[in-house]
Amino acid sequence: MKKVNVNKIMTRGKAMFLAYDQGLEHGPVDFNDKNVDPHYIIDIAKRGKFNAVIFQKGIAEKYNEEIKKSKVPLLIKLNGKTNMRKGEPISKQICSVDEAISLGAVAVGFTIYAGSEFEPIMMREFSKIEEEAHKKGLVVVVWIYPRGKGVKGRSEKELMAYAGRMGLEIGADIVKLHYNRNKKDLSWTVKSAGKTKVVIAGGVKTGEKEFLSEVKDIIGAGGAGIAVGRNIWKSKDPVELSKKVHKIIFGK
Ligand code: FBP
Repeated sequence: MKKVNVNKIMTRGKAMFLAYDQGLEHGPVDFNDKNVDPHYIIDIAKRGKFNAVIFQKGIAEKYNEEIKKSKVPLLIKLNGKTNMRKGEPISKQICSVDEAISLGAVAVGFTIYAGSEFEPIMMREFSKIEEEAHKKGLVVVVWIYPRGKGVKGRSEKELMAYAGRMGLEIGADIVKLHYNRNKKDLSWTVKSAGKTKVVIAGGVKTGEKEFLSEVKDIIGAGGAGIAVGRNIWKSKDPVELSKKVHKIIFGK
């Protein structure tokens, strides 16, 4: 199979992605009058020089013209869930690879809850998506979030490195995972992920200083970058903050 060009959504192996699928995952609780509007996010992605913006298919379709006009590369999340259903986590496919391509995506994303009782279902769906997306030249990003019964009793360090390695073994170009805030553990995770690039998820909004120092640590530990949402679009001045993040990741 032809090798996919990750630089469709990376710059010399580094990445800054703006995630905006929280409306589905959490409901509009994270939003205010400004950031509830996808136009606001597209504008931040463009002016903040993000390598890609992450949407579910509905926003990618309804705001397609604006996304195309912004020229920010589009990553469409192919599965998703709400937080209303309780029990072991599962995220099912809601968008096909072809639909993502028709909406202009150059990359697709998929979440796997490693350790969940439903892990095999997500693995199976991912494997089909990965094969098709790669055949069609798309970059494949996997969110690996260890959750559910199977993760009990395992350390954060072990789970983070396992997530990174999983990304490599299942054929993702980029693996997105949560950082346990230990640089040494992250370097081991990056090593474990081999040629699969590691990007870090944001989590709930923290202070700007804390967030920027975390980005520094991520890059220092060999991470390829970040794929964050709330820490950017909930900030007072998302474009200014994005410029600071850009400087840390790309040196300018
Ligand atoms: P944030 O930077 O806002 O945390 O976004 C990262 C992300 O992975 C989103 O893509 C996704 O919507 C969300 O976190 C899922 O959060 P969780 O499953 O932890 O509630």
